[in-house]
Order: sequence, then C-alpha cells, then structure tokens
Amino acid sequence: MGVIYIGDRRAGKTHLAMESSNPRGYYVKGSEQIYQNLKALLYDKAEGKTLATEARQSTYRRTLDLQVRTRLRYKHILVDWFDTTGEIWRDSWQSNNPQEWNNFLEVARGSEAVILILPPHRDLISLTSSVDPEIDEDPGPFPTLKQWCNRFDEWVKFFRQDFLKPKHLLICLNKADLFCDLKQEAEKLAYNPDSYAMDWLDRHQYVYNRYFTPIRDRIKQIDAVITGLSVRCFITSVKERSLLELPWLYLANYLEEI
Ligand SMILES: Nc1nc2c(ncn2[C@@H]2O[C@H](COP(=O)(O)OP(=O)(O)OP(=O)(O)O)[C@@H](O)[C@H]2O)c(=O)[nH]1
Ligand SMILES: [Mg+2]
Repeated sequence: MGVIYIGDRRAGKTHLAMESSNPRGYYVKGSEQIYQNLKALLYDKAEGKTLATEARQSTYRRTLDLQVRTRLRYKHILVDWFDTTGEIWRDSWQSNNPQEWNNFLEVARGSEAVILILPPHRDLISLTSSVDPEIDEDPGPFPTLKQWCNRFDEWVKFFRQDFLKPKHLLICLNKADLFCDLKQEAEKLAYNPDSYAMDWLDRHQYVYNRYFTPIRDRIKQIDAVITGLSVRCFITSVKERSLLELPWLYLANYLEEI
C-alpha cells in the first residue's frame, strides 16, 4: 500500500511526510524509531530544515508506521511513503532521465493515493501580517498568483495526459503558517472523533472555497477526467499538528490495516 507525495521543489513534501510520522501527535502517531531515523537522514538540525531531495532518483521509498484514530478506534497502518524530488517536473530532467521518469510513473500508478503539495502564492502570503521573517526569509521562491494558476494548469495536463488514476488525490496547500491564522483555522478544521460538527466534505468545501478560489475550475477539470476520484483539498503546515494530521486521518478511512 503506497502513498506518493508530488509537487515542485521546496513545496514541503519531505518535511510534511516526515513530520506526519512524529510519535507525539494527537490522532496520528508514528513510531519513535522510524521518526528518528527519518530525521537523521532527511533533516538538517543546524539549519532547522529538511534537505532538498536529491534528483538522482525520481522516487524514494520509505516506510511509515502509523497509529491513526478513526471514528471508532485506532487503526494501525503501514504505508510505503514514496517521496519524490520536485526536479522531475522540469522538462530537461524528464528528457535526460527517461528511465527514472518511467519509474516514477510506474510507482505513481501503483499508489493508492497521490498527495500533491502546493506552495502558497504571493498574494495569499501578503494578506497576513503575521509572517515570521525567520521562517522563509526570501519571498522570491513563492510564485505570483498568475504563475501559481499557470502551474496548476500543468498539473491538470499531467493528470489528463499520463493517465494517472489514483483512487485518492489530496491537494495540500502547504506552509499555512505563512498565509493564515493557524490557530483559528486549526480550531475550525481540527479532527475530533467524538464530534460530528464537521465531516470530510465540510472540511474540503471550507478550504476549497476559501483558499483555492482561483483554481476551483481547474480542480473540477481533474475531478472530471478521473472517474471515481474525489479530489480533497487541505491546508497544511509543519507548524500545526492538527492541520498536518488531516490528510492522514482522511486517508485512514480507506487504507487497509496491517
Ligand atoms: N514555514 C514553513 N516552512 C516549511 C513548511 N513545510 C516545509 N517547510 C520548509 O520548506 C523548505 C522545503 O521543504 P522540503 O520538505 O524539503 O521541500 P520538498 O518539497 O521536499 O522539496 P524537494 O525535495 O527539493 O523537491 C524546507 O526549508 C522546509 O523546512 C511549512 O509548513 N511551513
Ligand atoms: Mg524533498
């Protein structure tokens, strides 16, 4: 059973998945040993950030061992987490590494779920005054709204052309700490197995209407080309555990227990 993370360079794929495996979670708990191993391998302690995933391979297979609280009980799931490098989306990389690109497609096609990680665009970031300059000091890497929308057209094209038909496609607008009131949104969206206040469709619609407005029509196009698929939108941040857990809590309803 596999889940593949895709997205451009620096979107936050590695950091987000690695943090999901932190044993100190609310309703998603990883194994201490795996978390420490992943951290030793992928995290630069001195710099306080994850290392860029090397472009020598398209996909890196790692294991996540998670206890996830579904409505009735904890479910124990063992997942193959396929990390990818954002480099593979460059045309030059694809033409220089045809074999690796095919490997990626094969792995992606065999994965139960695809998690697409998007960076925020600059208009979103400038809406908040609470941005911590320590976090991502250079706003340069963030795309303008126009670039962000154009880039999403490429994602639509990819899902159309490459006949990648995942059962689940989760789109995470990451680095939410840079564009929203984290605490407020976390309180609103947080999972609570004992409450029926918000279900998964409610969460999706709230996020979709609030943060994905400029690309809503494009998301509908993906929904339309992949029959049987429901795209679900999330906002995520490595700084807010309850938001970071949501994609896994959603997926746990479909992933098989070991
Ligand atoms: N502020 C903030 N920074 C984040 C978040 N998630 C990741 N980062 C930082 O963004 C940078 C890139 O994150 P990575 O997880 O390495 O990005 P990636 O998508 O794996 O990038 P490649 O491996 O190069 O394709 C790192 O400095 C992370 O620590 C987040 O939620 N908020
Ligand atoms: Mg990475």
